[in-house]
Amino acid sequence: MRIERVVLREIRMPLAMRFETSFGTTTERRIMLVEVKADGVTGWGECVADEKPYYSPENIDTAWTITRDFLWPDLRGREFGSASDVLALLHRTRGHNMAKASLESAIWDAEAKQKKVPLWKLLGGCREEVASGVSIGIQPTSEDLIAAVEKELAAGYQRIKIKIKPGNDIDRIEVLRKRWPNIRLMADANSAYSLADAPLLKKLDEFGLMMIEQPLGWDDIYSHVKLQKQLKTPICLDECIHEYEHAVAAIETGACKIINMKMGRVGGHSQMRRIHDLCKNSGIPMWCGGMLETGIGRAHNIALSTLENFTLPGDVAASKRYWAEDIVEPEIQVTPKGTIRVPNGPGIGYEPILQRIDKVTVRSEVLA
Ligand code: OSB
Ligand code: MG
Repeated sequence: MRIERVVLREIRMPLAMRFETSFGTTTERRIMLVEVKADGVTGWGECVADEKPYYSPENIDTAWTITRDFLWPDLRGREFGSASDVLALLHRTRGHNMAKASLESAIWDAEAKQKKVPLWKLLGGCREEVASGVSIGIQPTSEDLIAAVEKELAAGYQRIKIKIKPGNDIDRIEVLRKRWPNIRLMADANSAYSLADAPLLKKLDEFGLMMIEQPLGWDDIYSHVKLQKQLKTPICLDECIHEYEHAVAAIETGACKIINMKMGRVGGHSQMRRIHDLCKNSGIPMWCGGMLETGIGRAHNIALSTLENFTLPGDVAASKRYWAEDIVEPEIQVTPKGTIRVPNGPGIGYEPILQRIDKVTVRSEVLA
């Protein structure tokens, strides 16, 4: 393969819901889309870096300049065998995994389209339907939270994740458990606590949560080892696992019992697969996280969720939870039993709607 040119676009889209986490509130997203032209086909990727560097050190603007000034120059004119070779070509640039992933995943889509196979099959997936859960932002009151959970359960979602932060945690979970003693329930702290909060976090053990996601420092695996020793509730790491070696360290030290996979966080589909295989061989269940993606990023998430070890419902929900109008067709839909049927068209299997993308584009740049 050889990439002829890359188009970067920044789109702006209002979120259909207000989404509050321990690190801030999102009402509108600025998103970098990556379009690659290779050997007569077009591949699409989406950068999950946010406008603010609060989830991880990258943001949309670093992703844009790193892609243009460092990643693209290392790919330009290069002949390579397949998308699985791309990350190695970008090795001189340290970190910037979200930028790398958006380019690399677009090339995976292009390769699948060239071979006329669905991306999920090219990745080695084995499932025609993936289980869908929701991530519910911090709500102003317990009543608001109950109403939000009620709505998502009625829509069929298989598990409920709520965001928590200090002062907005145990009480909220207790309220939900009283109301729904048996639903699959979990909480995501996005690094809002420290080890000094262990006594408080231990109270979570009463509520039979599936897991607590990323309670401690975003880059601090070792403190999670100490915390997991004190908790019955399984810890799931998200932010901490941004390299393959972090997954090795977390598993070998017992920092977590479950891993959340975000392809953007780890630098693309190839790294996603390496970590997937490691977790599978180590008995660590996984699920696919979300980053409030448009249909393009979500389509990649659906494809990767078909791999064997994604045994838990992911944060891969329907388009309409996020957007008044998504930018792909068909829009992503969830069945009444909380699943997404995996598309069988070539590549990501959902078609970007160029007209709609043009309407929300605020800047673009062609790299050739
Ligand atoms: O920690 O999983 C997270 C959204 C933005 C940043 C971080 C996270 C999230 C979510 C939303 O939980 C998941 C979704 O896309 O529905
Ligand atoms: Mg998370």
